[in-house]
Amino acid sequence: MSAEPLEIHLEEQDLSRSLRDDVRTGLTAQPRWLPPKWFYDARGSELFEQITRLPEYYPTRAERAVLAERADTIAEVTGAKTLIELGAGSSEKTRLLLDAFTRHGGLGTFVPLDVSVSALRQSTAEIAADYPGLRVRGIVGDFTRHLDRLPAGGRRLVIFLGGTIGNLLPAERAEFLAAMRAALEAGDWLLIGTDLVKDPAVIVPAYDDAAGVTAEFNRNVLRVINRELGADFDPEAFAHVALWDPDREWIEMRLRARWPVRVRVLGLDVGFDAGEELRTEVSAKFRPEGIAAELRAAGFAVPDFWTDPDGLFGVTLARA
Ligand code: AVJ
Repeated sequence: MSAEPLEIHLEEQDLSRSLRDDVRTGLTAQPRWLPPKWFYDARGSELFEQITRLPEYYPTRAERAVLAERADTIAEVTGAKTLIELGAGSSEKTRLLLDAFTRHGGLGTFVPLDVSVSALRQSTAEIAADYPGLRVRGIVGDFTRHLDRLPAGGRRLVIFLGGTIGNLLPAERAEFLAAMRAALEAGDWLLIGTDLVKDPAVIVPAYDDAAGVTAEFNRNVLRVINRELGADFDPEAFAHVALWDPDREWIEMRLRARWPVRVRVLGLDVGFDAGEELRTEVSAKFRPEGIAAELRAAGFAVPDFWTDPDGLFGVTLARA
């Protein structure tokens, strides 16, 4: 089947309004910050795809290893009729699940949801072409806001891969999981990928690669703000920083002003001292017992947790 037209739950005006709100809030805060969802315009999505192929960036390969080993079990245990993917991006690893569901039978609909129209347009067309018989309904939306818009009924499996849940702050994460549980019915399933706590000597290079792709990805948020809001950031005035926070067990990406910088945006005059930093992403790393506890607190049962052979990345299957 060809993919259905994308369902737009996030209009252009909507997107630019929330970008404006986020930029105004984050750039007038001290310390300054921006939410990571604004990395992903067409160029940012492409840079992220490049990151997933870097030698230092282990999460994608490790998660793929878990899915390759467990996809048949997941298809069998859940018996899902509808597969919903949050923050789907290219849905590249999701094909392992789609293949398993094809062997198992019974899956009728695939619903990828993402903020990036360009990524969704490409992935829905490719998946519809490669999985004849599967209904593909792409939704342009924000998983922190549009969980009430997911298609109802059938036995649903919602997947949230790549460790993207780690990009939410702890309070946002609890809110997200509670909203997720409220959006599901008893008997629906949730599959979550989480990067695991490990030696920072392994984690830090994954966010500060030798080829500088992550640095470009990080600076891309400034290009997005320049284009969408007419700001005048000089991306080259900011150095990429990746920092492990041992207490909160997360990695932070920051942009550090190399020299004093002044930026005009939204009628604001934002000054950065030399060395001043802007936080652009938090990527939390998890412990198995922590993931299970957070899911249980949100009202899920947690029957299964798997890792890759090296124990780098975890995939949890939870039941509403
Ligand atoms: C979107 C969660 C997969 O936090 O690892 C990659 C994004 N940031 N390199 C992550 C990201 C820097 C990524 N995920």
